[in-house]
Amino acid sequence: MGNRIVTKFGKSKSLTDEEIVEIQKISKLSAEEIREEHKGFLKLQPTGKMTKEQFIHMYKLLDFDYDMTDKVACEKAFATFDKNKNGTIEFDEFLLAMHFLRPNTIESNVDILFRGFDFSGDGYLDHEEVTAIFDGAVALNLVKDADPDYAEKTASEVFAILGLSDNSKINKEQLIKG
Ligand SMILES: [Ca+2]
Ligand SMILES: [Ca+2]
Repeated sequence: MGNRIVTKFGKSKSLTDEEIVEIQKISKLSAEEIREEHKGFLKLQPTGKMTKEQFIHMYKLLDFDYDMTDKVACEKAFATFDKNKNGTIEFDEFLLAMHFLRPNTIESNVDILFRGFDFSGDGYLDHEEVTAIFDGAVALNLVKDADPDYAEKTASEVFAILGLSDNSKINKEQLIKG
């Protein structure tokens, strides 16, 4: 399962080659860049874990277009990136959060979405996983004034645009075209 990989991060001070390969899949960084980012992360977080308060503080520092006075939105943003739900942000979750917000090409964004949100790890995005992507966008205030059912509705729209029913799955090529 997707969580198998995530949970082992943060247990040791240095990255194994295997961990670097996994991070390359979600980040498109070179091994050298990953080691550098990891060094920086450990400087900030010697324990290899970032608490919720630190995560929210970091968002403030980076000054994303994000309403930090909205406590509910903060909680949601944190929950979105705490993929293994252990209450802290580990290095791989941190990188995903950073890359989700950095401007990038469509193709690499799609790649990151796939690596980050294919929770079942089957190489396809199902309706639930696509909903989670839009939940993340709402949580990060990338979508203004979203309805409570925005994520689910938008996910259904994406499936409809691609000519798929809600209970089918999207592969990467379809998403890039869409
Ligand atoms: Ca975590
Ligand atoms: Ca999947």
